[in-house]
Amino acid sequence: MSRLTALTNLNPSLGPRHERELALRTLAVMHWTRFMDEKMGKLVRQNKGGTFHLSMMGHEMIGAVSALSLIPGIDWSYPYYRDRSFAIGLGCSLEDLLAVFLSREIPHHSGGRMMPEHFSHVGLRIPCQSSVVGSQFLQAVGTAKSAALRGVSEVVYVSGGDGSTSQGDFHEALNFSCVHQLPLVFVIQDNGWAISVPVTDQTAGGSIAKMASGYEGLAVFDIDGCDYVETSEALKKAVEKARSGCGPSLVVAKVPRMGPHSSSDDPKKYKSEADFAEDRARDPVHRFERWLIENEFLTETELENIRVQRQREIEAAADIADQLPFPERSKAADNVFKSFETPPSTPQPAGESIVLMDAINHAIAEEMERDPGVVVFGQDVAHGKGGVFGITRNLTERFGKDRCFNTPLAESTIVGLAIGLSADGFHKPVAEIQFADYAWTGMNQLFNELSSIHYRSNGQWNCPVVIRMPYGGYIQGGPYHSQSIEAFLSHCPGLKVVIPSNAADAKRLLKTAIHDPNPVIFLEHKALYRQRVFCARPETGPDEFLPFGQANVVREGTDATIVAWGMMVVMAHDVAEQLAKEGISIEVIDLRTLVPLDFDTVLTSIKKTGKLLIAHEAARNSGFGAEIAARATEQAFQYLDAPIVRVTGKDCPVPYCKDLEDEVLPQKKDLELALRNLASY
Ligand SMILES: Cc1ncc(C[n+]2csc(CCOP(=O)(O)OP(=O)(O)O)c2C)c(N)n1
Repeated sequence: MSRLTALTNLNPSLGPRHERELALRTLAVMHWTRFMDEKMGKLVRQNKGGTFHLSMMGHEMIGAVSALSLIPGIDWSYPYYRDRSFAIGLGCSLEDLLAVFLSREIPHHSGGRMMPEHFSHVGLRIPCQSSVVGSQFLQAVGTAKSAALRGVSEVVYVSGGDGSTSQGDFHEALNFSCVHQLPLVFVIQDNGWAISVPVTDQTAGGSIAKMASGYEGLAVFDIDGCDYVETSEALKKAVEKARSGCGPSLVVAKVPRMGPHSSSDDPKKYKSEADFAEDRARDPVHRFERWLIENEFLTETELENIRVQRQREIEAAADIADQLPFPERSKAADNVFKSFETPPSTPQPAGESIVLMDAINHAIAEEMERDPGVVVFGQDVAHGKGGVFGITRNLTERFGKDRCFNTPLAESTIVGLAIGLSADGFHKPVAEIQFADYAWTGMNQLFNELSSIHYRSNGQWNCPVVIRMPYGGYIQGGPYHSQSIEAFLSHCPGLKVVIPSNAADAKRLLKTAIHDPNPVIFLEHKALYRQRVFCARPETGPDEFLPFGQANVVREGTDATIVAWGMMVVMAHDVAEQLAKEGISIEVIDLRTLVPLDFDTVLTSIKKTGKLLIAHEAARNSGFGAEIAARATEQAFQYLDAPIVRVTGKDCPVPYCKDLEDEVLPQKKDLELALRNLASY
């Protein structure tokens, strides 16, 4: 079979004319990509442009063919940083891509916040990409799950390099997409190197296709990514499989990396002359040009004219990009959060007294009732079990298995899935991490991805995601079921952090969280789930919401202020009631949300009492108490009549044995002693 016949056979419904157009379009995308690289390289050398250049040389064909296999604006894509030919092929403008290289202000990509080649385009459905190798895979899975849940035939494309397949996220993504038979096309652009690490040091056996072939339901294509026919055929099959609801595919495309890893890298330090010669011999642009001539799609003269034309287009685009302004300095910290108005709250007559766990369950159920986009997932959350604490019990029975489902035991999957699901503007993931102690295996998706998507895309994308995490000690959970991680979370710009101490707050705050277009971490104290004293409250109504950033003065007092959250509010209130009997008047403040923080309420109280104690069960060193103390020193120094005091957990993991746990976590007696001393200072 001649090459030409093979190509025409790719799609028998299309005639040779269409095939020629497609081939020439592919060539155009490859040329633009190649000539843009040459232009960028020149600008770096002349010190006229950006400082960082990622060369695509060698990767042009796989990206171009992939893009031209999709439907722009319908399908979704998560292209990695060496996939500029994909971005161009899908429709990103040449001026925009050059403007990003020159870190200029443009609506797409990042407006100067990200290094070049981190693609983001709302209209083309390219969600905002990060620099973290491999974290795109699980987000793509989330978007594919969204397409499956919405019942639409949208395909999701995600690419990565060979090095990215060593990341656990890659395997979690293959696993989840096979379990759920999602419409995904994974493309690995295997250039044999991850910076200087050859595939022999990277992948057991050296074959990514073999490594992945054990995932049931995954179609695997091991191809030469410089061969037009092979590449087109593989992509066509993979996209068709996804679009027809038959599940995911993995295309492993062997390509040369003809340039350095980046402009900061010198491949001569680790590649031999023979390696360079082999790369040059595989050049997909040169090979495709020859193929087009051999198959009479083009003459030599036509090819030469096309090359000159494409080069001119790149020069013109670079001139336009260079005219664009740099982003304004005054906007450097804009778009960390998307603006949000809490829905109007309509109080209803007090309902029956409920505990915290019921409040959370009811808040979720009411919001699922109201909004078909609310979906609940996590480990064990489905059906009658409803999570290890039973918080989501029977939501599956009530709303169906698409609205409340179990995930594999993989926290990165849970957070990545939430990010990808929320990209469609329809879904509102309310995910559960079984214990805050296990958030760490999902922390990359949480800290590096979820928190900053709005900022990185300069406000183009946002993640309306709620992540619920049971946290805290006093239940003899040992070091791995007792952690209080609020200080870590509040240190990460872009996350809101909520910690309710009673059922009425929990219900209203969670409902607000579900409406919020930003990521919200909702920390639920395990020891308070069923506690009646202090925590049980009359049920609030379905239209009652509590705005974030409003601390609650739980108890008024004049002798000292205690600032607390979660379990410490309950203890502080109890101790304050005891001390009141002796005439010591303590004001108790429940922060309710750490981010945003209502420091005004704390300030007002300090002005009244002149004394401040901060209580938290997390370890003292760099705890959130240090933040409150620092702000008090900055803003209320002149009102303080005594040194600021902290009562906290010890700088020690939380041990299992009750006596040891009591020793490490703050107790009521510790609060009482500290308050007595402070009041009498
Ligand atoms: C999680 C993570 N670790 C390390 C890096 C630094 N880094 C950036 S690119 C890269 C190599 C990636 O190689 P590969 O996936 O094969 O893609 P290629 O660059 O070869 O196209 C490394 C180590 C990173 N960005 N992210």
